[in-house]
Amino acid sequence: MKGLCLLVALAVLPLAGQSPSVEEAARARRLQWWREARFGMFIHWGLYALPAGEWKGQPVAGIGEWIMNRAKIPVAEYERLAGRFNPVKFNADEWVGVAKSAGAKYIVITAKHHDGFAMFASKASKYNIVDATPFHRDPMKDLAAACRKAGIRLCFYYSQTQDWHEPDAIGNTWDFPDESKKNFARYLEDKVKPQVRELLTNYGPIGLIWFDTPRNMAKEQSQELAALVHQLQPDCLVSGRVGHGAGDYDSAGDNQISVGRVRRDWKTPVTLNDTWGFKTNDQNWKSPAVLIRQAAQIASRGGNYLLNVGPTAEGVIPQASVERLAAVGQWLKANGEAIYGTSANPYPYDLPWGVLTTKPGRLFMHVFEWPGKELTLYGLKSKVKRGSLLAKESPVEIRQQVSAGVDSLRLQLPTAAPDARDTVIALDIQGDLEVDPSLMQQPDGTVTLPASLAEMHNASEAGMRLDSRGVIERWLNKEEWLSWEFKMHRAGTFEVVAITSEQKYGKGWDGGHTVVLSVAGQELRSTMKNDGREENPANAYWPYVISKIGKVAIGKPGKLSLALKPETIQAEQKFGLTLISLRLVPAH
Ligand code: FHN
Repeated sequence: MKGLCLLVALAVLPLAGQSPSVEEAARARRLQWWREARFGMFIHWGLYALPAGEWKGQPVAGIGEWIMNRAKIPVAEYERLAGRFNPVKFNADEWVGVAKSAGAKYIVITAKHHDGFAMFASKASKYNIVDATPFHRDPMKDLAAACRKAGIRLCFYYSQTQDWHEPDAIGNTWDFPDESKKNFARYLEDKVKPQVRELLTNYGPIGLIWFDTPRNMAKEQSQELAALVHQLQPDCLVSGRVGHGAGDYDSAGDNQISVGRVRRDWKTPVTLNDTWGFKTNDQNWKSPAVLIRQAAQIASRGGNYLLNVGPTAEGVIPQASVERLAAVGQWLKANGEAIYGTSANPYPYDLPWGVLTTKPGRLFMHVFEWPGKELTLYGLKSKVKRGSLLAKESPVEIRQQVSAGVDSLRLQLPTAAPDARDTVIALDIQGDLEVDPSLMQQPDGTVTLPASLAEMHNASEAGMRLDSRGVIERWLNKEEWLSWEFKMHRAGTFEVVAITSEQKYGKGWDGGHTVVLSVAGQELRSTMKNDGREENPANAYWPYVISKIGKVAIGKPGKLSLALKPETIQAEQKFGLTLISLRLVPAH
């Protein structure tokens, strides 16, 4: 084993030692196909599909693939599932067909999830689908062939830290409670690296390896694993969840759409219902409208969308999943140009009616909230040559002008939304795309000041910060405050509300802080209270809380600055103040 470790280390060293520019160039090359693809299908499939959310006649709460952990099933008992796992209805061409008709450009399948069971032929561990099940076949071979035929990239998910089957790995505290006996490095050498090697050697070119839950990985271990992948297949991407920034791109949390300034390429995995692995009783399906809008939102922030299916133990993708994916696929057939190969919204903020994506010479307006008859976009400086409804290829009348210093583009539209889920309006742009990046009042009179664009004052290292959800958190020190600059075109009286964030699954929110908001020479003093929830379009599990702050009268249009300073901060649950945005809405 020692000899093997040395060989692996030697093989990896030259890559790990590459100069940053060479590494960056290699990464940019690897990322090319993925940026173009924007959309993939995730498949969580393993032994857990057999119990499908129930153990010994009792429902087990939570996501299906975690059943072994949640029900603390001993290894010896869980292993017996393998003897019954016989997916006779598995048909790789059908699965790849589902992905293809969804418009997905790649699939990522769980080669080994946290339960430790390899869904591929493995010499490194007998605990695999060929050796341990009556199926005796390697479904990954079939999938590799089917993907090749269909022009879909095959990618593997591999759980590198959690492996509840192994005494040296992370996660199984019920069979292996003695932490002092664990040798994580040995598990990495004996199982992880040999299996990653198998995955990258036996199935042809692989698009990416999706490592997950980096947990206790040391920096060197994450780097070594990433380097091993790149050494075996230089064009294979490594997911951000390999840990320590060693991946080729970042990952948002599960079912979470990053907002704000996203610095690196990123992806988000999303469930169609509330589980990844199949669960008989989970029928909480997302609607096609939600999925289509998520695809647009994620592309508008420069991300990659990975939509999950959890096939049954027989090898069937549930019909409810197939139908939803087909609806997304149909929409993409007509509107794919506004998703595939696009770049992010050129404005640093979202628009009140939807989102934007762009390509050289084209700007795509994804309209979620149909305004009826007329829509105005401010701040577009480039000349628009033509506007059209993308799916219908029918022209849209446009008028572009600058009045009172504001660039505005006015579009004449049908009264009813052609597609209530997301109607795409394509604009042909002359020359390079140029927008005014300043925060500004929108045509409906509202001003939204996102936390992601606030200037932070007095923020210490351990103090307030902007997380990847675009939320200001850890705001516990009242010396820290925020300010924004924005342009107002129409003065008047405005209701000011703060949009704040609850903890995940509604688990807690601190209120009762007193804040002072100053704008246009006025001060509003207010106590932050829960004035109701609002749906969070970026993450259903993380609801918004609205706090009404009061009314301000702004006498003159122009460039304004607004400051939000706390006077007292309550931290009963240790969350303190949170902020997603401030909204100024014209008062009637
Ligand atoms: O624990 C896993 C979970 O089971 C699932 O695989 C998701 C998919 O992103 N990843 C982990 C949690 O983030």
